[in-house]
Amino acid sequence: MEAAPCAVSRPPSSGAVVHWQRPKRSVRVSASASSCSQQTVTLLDYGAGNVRSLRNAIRHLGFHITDVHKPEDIMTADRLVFPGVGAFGAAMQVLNQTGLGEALRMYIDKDKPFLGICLGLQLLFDSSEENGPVKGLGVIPGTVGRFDSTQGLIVPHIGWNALQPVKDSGILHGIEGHHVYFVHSYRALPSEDNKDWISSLCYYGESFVSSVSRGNVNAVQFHPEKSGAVGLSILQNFLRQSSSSSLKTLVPGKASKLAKRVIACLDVRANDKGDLVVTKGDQYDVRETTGDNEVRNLGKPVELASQYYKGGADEVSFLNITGFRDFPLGDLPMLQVLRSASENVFVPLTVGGGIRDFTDANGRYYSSLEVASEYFRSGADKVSIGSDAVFAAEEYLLTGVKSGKTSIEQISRVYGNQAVVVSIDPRRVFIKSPDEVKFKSVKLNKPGPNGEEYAWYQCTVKGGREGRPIGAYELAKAVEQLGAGEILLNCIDCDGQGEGYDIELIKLVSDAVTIPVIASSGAGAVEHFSEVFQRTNASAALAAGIFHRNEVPIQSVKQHLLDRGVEVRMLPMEKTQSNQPEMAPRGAAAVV
Ligand code: 1PR
Repeated sequence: MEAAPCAVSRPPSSGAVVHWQRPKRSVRVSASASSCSQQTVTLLDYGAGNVRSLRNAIRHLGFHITDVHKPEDIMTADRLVFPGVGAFGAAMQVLNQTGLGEALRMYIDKDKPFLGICLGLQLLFDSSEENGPVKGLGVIPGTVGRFDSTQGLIVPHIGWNALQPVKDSGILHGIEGHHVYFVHSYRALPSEDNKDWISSLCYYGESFVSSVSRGNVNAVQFHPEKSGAVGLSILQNFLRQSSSSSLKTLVPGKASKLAKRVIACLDVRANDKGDLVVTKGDQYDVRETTGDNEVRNLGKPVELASQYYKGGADEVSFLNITGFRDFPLGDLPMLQVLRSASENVFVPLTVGGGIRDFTDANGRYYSSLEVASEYFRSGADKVSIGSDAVFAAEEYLLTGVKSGKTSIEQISRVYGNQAVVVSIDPRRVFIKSPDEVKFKSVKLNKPGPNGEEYAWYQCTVKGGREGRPIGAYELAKAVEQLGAGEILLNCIDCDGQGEGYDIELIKLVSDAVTIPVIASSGAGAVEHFSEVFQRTNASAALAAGIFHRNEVPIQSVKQHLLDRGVEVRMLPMEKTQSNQPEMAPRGAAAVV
């Protein structure tokens, strides 16, 4: 359940039907390829959704990519990267049917340079319990199992966690004390039988295998291509392994556990001139209150995304806020924004807006899965579903039946739960007593306008334009059951107010689910970030206006959190030749 191959299509109720397609994006290696084979990397992409980010990272480091089309391409590779994505069983089916699995085993047996990423690590083990047991490649002893969420552990494990190196492995050179980005629900455990392989462990409820290394064979559970400068440095260490002198050396960090994330959000829409702009609402009203009531324009999406990445954002979210009325696949500029942003932003990108089944003017039907797939192909790591999730949850609560056809189910089945975020847009409704409504309410710290002591949070659709008969608590629990991997919890009342997050709402929802909750709406000062992490179970805090208006840099938010004892990912520094630390932007891997 990592993020799945778009070429793997599975009918809702039956087993997997797998079609291996040649990757569409094959990079032509020039006539001088053999002379620059040192600069060429072979990529085993069996049609996976978000391999674009890895391609971008490899190119960013100055390497060419040649794709595997047949098993022999593996055998002739000088350096092979295997970004396994998707469900374990579906991936093994592709590998077995195409002969790629056998070629992989032989390649690894010959101790040729190999880097497996995420599922590319898990597939090396004997088997996995994911929809199984399913046999793996059998290179490393052990079984891959799911994190145990029965005692409240939040699963998927999403975010920036610390590695504990257990042996010197070339590719992890110098990353001590830094966070790297994980997103997975299954993990391999260390044992007597596989201890020779393990190069680092990571702690999340238990110690699991975060990387393995033997000879030239390496694999990592995290995503180096999404781990900012640290991840690029790891990739570069692998790509340039032959010359140890070029290994990057970072100043050791202080990472010790899963960090709380700080996310920059870009609400995007076309303005009245038709240009795609970053806008920002005031309780979801994005029009200026003076002059021509124009859509507020706070900048260009790609530029701002890149700026926030360099400034230390742990993730960047794009919300196409008029997606509910425009067909997103018709919205080519938005897809172009994603493609361009993913060329330079090496942290996770989430995109939302308009993800639903759709029939266009010519009667052509598009499933929400097709819409999401296009977003993934364009560089998104996660998609965020708003209005459609509300309708899906209402239907599920009414019938008690999972139809298998909702956007949440369709997309999570193919791309994994961790790739599906549900964005909730609730509005506070004050009540005198909890008995007034059938929805879960909270007791307020500050009474409502008429002295009401309680409130429930009514979900809305279409960017807050329509209230629905379902509460945020009920919605969150329903979408978790339908397969959402994360919740983005907005609050219309707090949006753009700069007076702090709605702690009561965030506590209500983050205590109710065991998937990560991203707190959103209302950040206006660094203290609001520490408050939300100290008083609720939120895994991440998202903000927009405070960053767009340059009120507080992301690094100041993080420094404040660190000072308050909240672990966060800090930007790494690279050691100079004189061994003095310096800030990153020198050379590709140093650019954060
Ligand atoms: O319903 O699937 O098409 O998705 C539409 C998406 O667009 C939803 O995620 C919905 O939240 C978002 N959206 C729709 N209308 C608006 C609007 O502002 N008029 N933006 C909108 C929601 C909320 C946050 C905002 C935080 C932080 N924006 O994303 O960034 O409130 O702001 P702050 O830090 O400045 O307070 P669908």
